[in-house]
Amino acid sequence: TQSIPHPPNRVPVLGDVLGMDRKRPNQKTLWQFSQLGPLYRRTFLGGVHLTFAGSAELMREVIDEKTWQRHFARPYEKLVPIGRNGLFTAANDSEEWKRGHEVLIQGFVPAAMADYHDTMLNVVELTSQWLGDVRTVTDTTAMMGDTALEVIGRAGFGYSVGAFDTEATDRAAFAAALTRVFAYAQESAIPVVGKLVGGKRARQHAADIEIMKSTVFEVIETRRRTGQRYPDLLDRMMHPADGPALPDDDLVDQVLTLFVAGHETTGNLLAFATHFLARNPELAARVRAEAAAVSTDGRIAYEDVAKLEITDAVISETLRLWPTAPGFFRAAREDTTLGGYPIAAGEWVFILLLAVQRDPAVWGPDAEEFRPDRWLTDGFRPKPWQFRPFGTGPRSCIGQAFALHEAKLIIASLVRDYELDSTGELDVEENLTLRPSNLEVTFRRIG
Ligand code: MNH
Repeated sequence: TQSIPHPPNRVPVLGDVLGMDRKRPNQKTLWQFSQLGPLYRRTFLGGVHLTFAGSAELMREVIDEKTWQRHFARPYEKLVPIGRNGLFTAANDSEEWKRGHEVLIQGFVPAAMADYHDTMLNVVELTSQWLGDVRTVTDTTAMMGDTALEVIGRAGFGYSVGAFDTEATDRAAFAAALTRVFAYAQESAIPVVGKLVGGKRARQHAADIEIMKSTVFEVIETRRRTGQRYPDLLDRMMHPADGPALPDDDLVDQVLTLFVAGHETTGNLLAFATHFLARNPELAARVRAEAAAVSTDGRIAYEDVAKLEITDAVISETLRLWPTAPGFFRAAREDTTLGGYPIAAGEWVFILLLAVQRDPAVWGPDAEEFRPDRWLTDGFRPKPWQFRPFGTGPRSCIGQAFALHEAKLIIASLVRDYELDSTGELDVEENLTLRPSNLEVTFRRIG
């Protein structure tokens, strides 16, 4: 039988080690598909291999839950000490995952979103105050990261991370620890660099995780003692309407998991959307008009977020071209095939959304273009194997509705109140997520 294509210049003994890009592996893989077709494999010393898939037809095969399942791949292992038994890091079909899922899902129902809505609006307010009448933001990705961090802090466990606290000279201990924890987990996941991130930083990492855990613990204990209720996710987790409650240890794991899974992905989405709107003033004007139409006293009500159709299309188109979680891993449950090639039980592939969602067979010759009208005037409704920025199956993103509500509300509110101006080209950097680097945007308040 024929074997899966591999990159040119295979090195004796070492294998397909050439042509990898450690800084931008996903963008390199996207390019590699244009050379080798939508399925290729790198094989290394000892027969270890990595298989990459990047077309809608291949995604159609691997999202079949009967034959394939989520694979917990190496880049995620660094998140285990932070997330432990939390939803993201728990094993497929484990008791921890089942219990956690049952409880957490109750924090993501529409009634819960309605509870978090005012908190999200408060963060929009905070962001606007920080922007003032006019501000040139040199690192818009960092600013949007702070916005998303503040949202998950407050809506997650009623905790202000102090991201926009202009009084504080240092970020709050929790936020500082969180920033270091992310940087460490991401750097140490990269081969070679991982080896250098030892000793002192490993100890700092362990201490940082402790700071975060004890902060969350304290909030839980105070709530147990006072019996006070709050409109946030932790409250819903502590008082599930259905089934038994989670032990406090597990609650801590879940809260930290929500921070890890929900902060960068959403912040980067806000940054990409800001870039596209700043580069398309006419599109921004359409977003502004629909946002203004549903606003009362400068606020968009919970029910009205669903009416923001143009904003919705902007967010979808942004996630299509730049899925901030660039892909996901799938493992074969049994011997099967992929693209006609044999795959043995237990083997896994990385499905690169960054490529799948630009598949010209689905999106046409202008697949690489940012064109939200394909969702509006064209009325395109993607099939499940064509657009999956939140993953697939039981292990898909539990925070999808939260992230989309947050993104639409924040983008519509900011664009309603500010004119955006940006000149630089989009430059995308990578770690576990994709994000615009050096994104400079001038925000100018309207009226
Ligand atoms: Mn989220 C899993 C993308 C926002 C909480 N998320 C996933 C997966 C993808 C994903 C893809 C599946 C990963 C895999 O198959 O290995 N998530 C996103 C994107 C955004 C996002 C693109 C924003 C944009 N996620 C959020 C937010 C939260 C969150 C916000 C929480 C508030 N996500 C999770 C959790 C999981 C997850 C928890 C793990 C779910 C599980 O395994 O059961």
